[in-house]
Amino acid sequence: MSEHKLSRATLSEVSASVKTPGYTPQPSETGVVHLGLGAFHRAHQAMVFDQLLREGDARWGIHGVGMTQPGLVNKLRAQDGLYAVRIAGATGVEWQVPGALWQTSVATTERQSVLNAIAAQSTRWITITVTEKGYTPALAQLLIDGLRLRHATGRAGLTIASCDNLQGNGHKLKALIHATANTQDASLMQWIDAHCAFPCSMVDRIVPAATAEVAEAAKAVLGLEDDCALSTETFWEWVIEDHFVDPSDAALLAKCGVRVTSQVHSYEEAKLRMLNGSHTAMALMGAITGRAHIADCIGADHIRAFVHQMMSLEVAPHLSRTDWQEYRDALIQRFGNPYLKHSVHQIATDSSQKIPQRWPPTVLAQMAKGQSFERHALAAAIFLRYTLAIDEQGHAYTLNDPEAESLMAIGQNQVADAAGCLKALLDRQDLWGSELPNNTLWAQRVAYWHDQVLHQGVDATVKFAISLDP
Ligand code: CS2
Repeated sequence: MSEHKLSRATLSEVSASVKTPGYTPQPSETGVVHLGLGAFHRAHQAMVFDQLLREGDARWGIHGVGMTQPGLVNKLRAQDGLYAVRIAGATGVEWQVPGALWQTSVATTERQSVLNAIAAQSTRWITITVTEKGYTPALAQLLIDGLRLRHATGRAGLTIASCDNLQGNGHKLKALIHATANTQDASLMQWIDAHCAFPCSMVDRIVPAATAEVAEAAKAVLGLEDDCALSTETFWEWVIEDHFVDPSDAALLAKCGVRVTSQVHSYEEAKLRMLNGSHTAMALMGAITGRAHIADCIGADHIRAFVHQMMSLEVAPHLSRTDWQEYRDALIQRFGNPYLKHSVHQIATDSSQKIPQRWPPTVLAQMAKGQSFERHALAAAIFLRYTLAIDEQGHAYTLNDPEAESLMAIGQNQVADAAGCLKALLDRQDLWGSELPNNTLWAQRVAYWHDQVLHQGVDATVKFAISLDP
């Protein structure tokens, strides 16, 4: 069957309507080590690097590292790193096979090959998408060990770009590396500080986890089996701080549509609070009401109105990005993209790690101005309801979260002891930061909405919330 699978050998059979790479991979000359080979990287940065490779700049081939699971890496290896991406937007649908993935490794079982890749002469960049919960000493140790090998061989420093949904992600990564290094690493740390760059960056493209539907559609279009096909939207954005080991990378990336700027902060905060903040609110609502996808949520008038209000009335007043109205309207349209079967449970995954970046900064900023934070208080109440792990139709669902156990322990008594559960949830600084847990007004408003949610249900409560004055 393998001759019917997408691979370098069968690439020439792919229908001419699909854009395929016109360049030859050079697996021993990869220029980028990417940590976290999920769907997002493959449909975002790998496509930017593909564009550079198409233009004849051979320095952007990727050594992709799966952090734990060998499954996807094995599938990609069987296809020589090739996979199709369906790109759907208002202007239609197109398919592309990016060819930038030249090498793969699994960090847990092939650690040495990751270290060798970091140390390799041809490597110029490390990019990272390991999700919010991936910023652990283990990640830092992998980087430290790779950079130690690189330093020992006298090679140049690297641009190391964290691309996860964290505010100031480059600073966080660098701080984590410093916190993990031990005293014997002092001279290595000096070298890292002097020769490596940690630009902050904001990345944006909605890339749902692969589904059987996309694999079927890919097979129909390619005429070949593709076990790694992905679906995404036309829109993509990559904003990165102008802070590179090789300053000439700025112009190259800018030519591909990457925004290189000294002002990443304003893009990060807008994206985290507008897009990701409303994503989390919708995902939790969808999980409780039995709506499977984000498009189903935004397609419901009251949820769309809620998201519109959440963004306009509570988030936007604190953004330094001034084009927020266009940004908001574009987001609402993107959420409705019918091709993106973006599962609410996928977005609700790791909510405990996501909420801190997405909601509390807005709540605190609204409080400081004496303004309403009702929509965020309702979202927090919906999060507590979500920890019951059973939807309004009585179907159980799984909390996929490093804090699942502690959250469900809090949530399970919420009908009998709402006040106790609210206190236990809202006291948690890991979720809400250091200020909100002591705020009685916040506690009162979340309690008010939680009572509504338990007794009226999510839909009725959201409908009521959108009828309130700002
Ligand atoms: C989502 C993001 O899963 C989630 O938490 O909010 O993955 C979102 O789709 C991306 O950040 C969009 O760029």
